[in-house]
Amino acid sequence: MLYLLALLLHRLPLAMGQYDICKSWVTTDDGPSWEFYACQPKAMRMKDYVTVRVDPAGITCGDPPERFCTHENPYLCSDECDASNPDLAHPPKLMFDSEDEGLATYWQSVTWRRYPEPLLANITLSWNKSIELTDDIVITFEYGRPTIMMLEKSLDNGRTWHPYQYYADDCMEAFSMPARRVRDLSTTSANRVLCTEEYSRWVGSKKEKTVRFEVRDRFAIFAGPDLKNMDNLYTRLESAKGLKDFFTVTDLRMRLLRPALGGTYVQRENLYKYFYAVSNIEVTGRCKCNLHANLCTFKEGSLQCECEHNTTGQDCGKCKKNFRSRSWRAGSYLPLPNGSPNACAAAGSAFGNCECYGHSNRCSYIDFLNVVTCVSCKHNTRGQHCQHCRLGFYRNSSAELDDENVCIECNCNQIGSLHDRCNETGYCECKEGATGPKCDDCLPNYYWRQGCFPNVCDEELLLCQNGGTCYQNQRCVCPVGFKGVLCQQSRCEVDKKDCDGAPSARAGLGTVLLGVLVLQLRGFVDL
Ligand SMILES: *[C@@H]1O[C@H](CO)[C@@H](O)[C@H](O)[C@H]1NC(C)=O
Ligand SMILES: *[C@@H]1O[C@H](CO)[C@@H](O)[C@H](O)[C@H]1NC(C)=O
Ligand SMILES: *[C@@H]1O[C@H](CO)[C@@H](O)[C@H](O)[C@H]1NC(C)=O
Ligand SMILES: *[C@@H]1O[C@H](CO)[C@@H](O)[C@H](O)[C@H]1NC(C)=O
Ligand SMILES: *[C@@H]1O[C@H](CO)[C@@H](O)[C@H](O)[C@H]1NC(C)=O
Ligand SMILES: [Ca+2]
Repeated sequence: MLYLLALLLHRLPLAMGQYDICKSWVTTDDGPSWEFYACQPKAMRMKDYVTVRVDPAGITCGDPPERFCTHENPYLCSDECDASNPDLAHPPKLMFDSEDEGLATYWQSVTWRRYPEPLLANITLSWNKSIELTDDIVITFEYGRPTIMMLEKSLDNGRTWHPYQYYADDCMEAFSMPARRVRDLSTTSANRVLCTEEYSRWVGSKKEKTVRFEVRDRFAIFAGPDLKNMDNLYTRLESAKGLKDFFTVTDLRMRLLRPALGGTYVQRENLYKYFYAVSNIEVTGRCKCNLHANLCTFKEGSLQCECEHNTTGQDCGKCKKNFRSRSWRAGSYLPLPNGSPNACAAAGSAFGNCECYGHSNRCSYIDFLNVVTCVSCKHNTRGQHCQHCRLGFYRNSSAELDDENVCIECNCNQIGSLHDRCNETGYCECKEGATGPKCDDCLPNYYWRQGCFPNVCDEELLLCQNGGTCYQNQRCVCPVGFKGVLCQQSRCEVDKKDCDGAPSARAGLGTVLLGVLVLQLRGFVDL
């Protein structure tokens, strides 16, 4: 019986649960072999793998010890927060522990004793791994929910942040946004960022403690109220632009902007009842493995997909070495119900012996040459195996042949270079007088003006004579009475009327000869 069951499970791997299995050993007419399927890891409690950071410094209560009150009992301020006493401390880690029955443990901020300066706190959760949310984010506040807060997300390990949802007791006043509910969104607006008033109003601190980011309600737009029609959701995730990314995060940030007020205005005489206290942050999701892994493990402090289908990387986002005969692709939920693995293929297996180093998905047989060649090489490559760089590009010496960055644009200066091609180290061929790898500089004794031109004058050999000054190496600005390229010529030699007995006499033939000599020395004048 057990044997039969095992056999059944082997034969029907996909009946167990959608996209649970990456491969299965099957027997075909040609003998046993592996069959591959699109697969994804199970959803997990992501708070177990998170790194938390609370800002600004000093926002956590208890240093120095502080008393606080509650909205129920505003004048009985007997509670104390003391960071140095484990029983009275409220460090950030208490947002992620598992609550024992009854007693909530929580992170708590300092009180709003600096009112009217706003009481601001950021709670940043980082996974160093892309996560796909599969259920609501639920944040539990003790002593009342914030009257204004914002949820932000990052998709690139905290380099850039985007608003995810706004929360306020009055959305118009706090964010100039109309209040909306996720339940009212439609198929075309399922990834809209909105402001909700559902989780910010005062309803008595004990009654409603949670603030949600509603993932299920958004899924339900496609999959129906009980998420029964997951096939429809998967189809939409695959096809609707940006929808999958909307549910993907590497980091989340709660920006707490104003604490609970107990249903009234801020009472300045008792600021000790205003603070934030978070007992739990529940984030349910799965590692994003691009449908190439069904396991995700915690290794060296980070989550990591156990990649199948000859893929590799933290998210199985590329093909393993020697498995790059075609470009990497994510696995697909389609076609329903089992999807496609889109596995990476070993070099040489795609089409006879045609390796394209991952720059092309297609090979073509050229009859009269009797060769198989890659078609439409991407990433600026060319050649039978996409093994060369296109003209105007050169080989990136720190990249392997199958790297997307293998070819770098030459970027030759259009004016300074002879053409837009370069040698293997990226050097362009320069016109006379130009230099530098890209030919955008001039050799010494040349100046740049839509290209490089030899200096007419300078401060060394081509000195302007007779008190003339050299203007940007392009010409001498001569004093009255002198002319010529280097002001070497007295006007009175040309026109006797100009003579006024000035020093011009001294700047006679000698200077002219010197100027010509210099020009000749430098090869500019052929005598
Ligand atoms: C919270 O983070 C935002 C950026 O997301 C930043 O502009 C703000 O200054 C931070 N606030 C605090 C109190 O650190
Ligand atoms: C993030 O994950 C990558 C890949 O697993 C790892 O190399 C890196 O050290 C991690 N960074 C941090 C800050 O944990
Ligand atoms: C990955 O490569 C191994 C070794 O060549 C091979 O046995 C296996 O079938 C490949 N898997 C896929 C999904 O192509
Ligand atoms: C060369 O390739 C390496 C490895 O992929 C990449 O990090 C680098 O950015 C590339 N250089 C340029 C100039 O594109
Ligand atoms: C490319 O040209 C530069 C400048 O002429 C030269 O220094 C370099 O050696 C050349 N590189 C190769 C690989 O020929
Ligand atoms: Ca807790």
